[in-house]
Amino acid sequence: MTSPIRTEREGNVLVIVSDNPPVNALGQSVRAGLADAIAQGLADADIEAMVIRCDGQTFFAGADITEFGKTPQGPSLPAVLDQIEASDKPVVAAIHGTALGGGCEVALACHYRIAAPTAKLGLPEVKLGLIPGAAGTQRLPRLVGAKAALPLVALGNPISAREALDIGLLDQLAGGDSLAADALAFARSKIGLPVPRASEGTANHDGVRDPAIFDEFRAKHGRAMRGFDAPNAAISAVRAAGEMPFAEGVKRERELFAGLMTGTQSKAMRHYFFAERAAQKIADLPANAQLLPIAKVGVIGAGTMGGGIAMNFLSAGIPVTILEMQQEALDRGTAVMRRNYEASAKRGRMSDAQVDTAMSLLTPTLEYGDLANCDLVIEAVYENMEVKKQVFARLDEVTKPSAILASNTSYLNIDEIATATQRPGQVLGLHFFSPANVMKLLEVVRGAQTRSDVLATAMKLARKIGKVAAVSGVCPGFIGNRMLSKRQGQANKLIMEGASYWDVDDVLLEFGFPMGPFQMGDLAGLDIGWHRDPTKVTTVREALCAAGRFGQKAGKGFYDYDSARQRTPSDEVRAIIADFAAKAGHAQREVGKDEIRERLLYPMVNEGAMILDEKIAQRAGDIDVVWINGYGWPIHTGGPMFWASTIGLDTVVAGLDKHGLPVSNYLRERAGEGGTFG
Ligand code: T1G
Repeated sequence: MTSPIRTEREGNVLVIVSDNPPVNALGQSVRAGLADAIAQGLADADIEAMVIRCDGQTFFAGADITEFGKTPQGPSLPAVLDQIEASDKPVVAAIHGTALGGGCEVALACHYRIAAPTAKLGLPEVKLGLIPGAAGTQRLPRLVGAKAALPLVALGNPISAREALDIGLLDQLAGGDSLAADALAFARSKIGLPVPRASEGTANHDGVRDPAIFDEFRAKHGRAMRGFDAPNAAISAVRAAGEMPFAEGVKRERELFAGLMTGTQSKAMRHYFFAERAAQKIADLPANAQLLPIAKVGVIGAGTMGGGIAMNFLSAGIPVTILEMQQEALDRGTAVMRRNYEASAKRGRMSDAQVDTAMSLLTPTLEYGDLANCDLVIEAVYENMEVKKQVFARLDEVTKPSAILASNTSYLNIDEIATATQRPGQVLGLHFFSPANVMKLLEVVRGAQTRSDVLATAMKLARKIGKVAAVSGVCPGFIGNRMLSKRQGQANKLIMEGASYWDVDDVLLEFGFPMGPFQMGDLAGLDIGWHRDPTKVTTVREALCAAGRFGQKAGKGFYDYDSARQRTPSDEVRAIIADFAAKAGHAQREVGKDEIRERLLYPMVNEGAMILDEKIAQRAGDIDVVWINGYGWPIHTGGPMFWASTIGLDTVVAGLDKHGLPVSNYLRERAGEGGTFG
């Protein structure tokens, strides 16, 4: 098999090129090829400098994640990097695309680094539950200092080439399309000079001289790192770079790396990495499914959802015509969209010019006729089947024959909605999650008659607007809300049996969710959908609304909130719940947190198993993708289905049986086989 590494002689410079699509992952053959090429350059007396670069879309994007967990095959990446750095002939990294993880570590082992202006560099290993494992945590701080190194290593977000140049990670920016030539010239300019080695750098002493760097970082990012092992290990590794010699620091890094690699968090996060990508693939879709052009989008409804949906397309440069029934609602909706953009600009996430560009692509209207040229129309109107069917019938009349018609419904039957049109093959669900311009998840709901090209177009469009998509079949609540209803049902039962509502919230918080169901209700507003009649009280929520406890916006809901929106359990709410329980004849008892956790989460796993059995979801990983991106399931457990497999499906079944909760045949069979969800 030919090596993915080749060498080209450019006078007295040896150019080492990797061609290992799609991302030049540093698999065994790449590592071996690099080692051989460096040895060739060192042995050749006519070679006085070397350049390492990559063909294709990017410089090395990291170790080959598919090799993780398998028997390592030499040469190891650390060994190859040490060989590069030990060279007395200057070695220059010529970077384009995304130099990530091991790729960034290759660049750090080179003596110099030059990059295309559009390149990005980063150490995203923490997003896989790891830390850099090829001396990146030791070389980077020595090159750029602990303060600049910490966010790169512990948060894992890449930086631009300009930022990399500013902190000293890059030596030069190449011209727009002259990276190869500029790298050659740069290499030649360093011939005869002593080679600088990152491992010998002294910038890391800033962390030793000012340990506050680490305290400040933890104070600022502690919340985001809550429950994650890798970021804390990353901080320890960067700290070691300032406290011990390079060789010892590398040993420390390797200990931390090995511990993470074999831990459940990294296995879970590596599972998620591939699950997110697998979810884009639709098993029975022909690989060559033709994509339909989406040059113009229509959105029906300029409320919270409609406005948020429209922003996704505007931000991606796709013109949107947004329709409302009343001018006042239309004006309010477009004003909210501009305010949201301006808030992003204030946070530095976009420029004022980008705000104006996005808003310039928006066409507000009260006329259905203005949707005539849209290639896709998404309705985000009131969740009522008759209303939606009327809208679809009207869209069927006014839009061009090729237009795709999508519903943002969160649970209604797409097949029934499609009957209101003459084009059921072009009808599907695009279920956005609120706030639609922020939440990553998009449930693409495939109707019985949805055409393959329509589905493929929707999946491609999801990526274009920055969403993580997963395909769902038609059932009430699709994947996410169907499973959520089981958790909510148990939460409501638990508090009727005597469990305190703050324990229910705390169990999910401790598990790693951003908040629990009662906190969520307070945040969203308990009065959403309330009939506004305080004399009509049939549920706990109606009782709270009747008492003016609308949630955070009222300063009180399930909890009392102080000016900083810190929550305190309420005696009034406890009394309301106890009163409801007494009237319903529920005996009260102490309910422990273990029981609460099992009754909240296991029924979700059972519902997920049924969703798989009914082929509503293509694969278990898709369910994990839905829950991590749509509901904040902690990524370091891999999602509900991966987590269930980790703790054992037999454990889940035993728990459901213990609490007298339903167990689907599919789940019981998989557990009986000692299996997992795969
Ligand atoms: N290893 C193996 N396969 C990879 C891969 C990797 N590092 N990165 C991507 N792929 C596959 C991916 O599964 C998909 O496969 C295809 O390439 C295209 O990916 C030693 C230990 C580079 C920004 O974490 O962030 O280095 O689905 O759809 O949108 O210290 O891929 O086509 O079969 O994502 O253009 C650190 C992970 C590894 C980078 C490109 N590196 N990759 O995005 O394409 S650990 C990372 C990405 C490490 C060292 C440590 C992105 C990308 P398929 P894609 P993209």
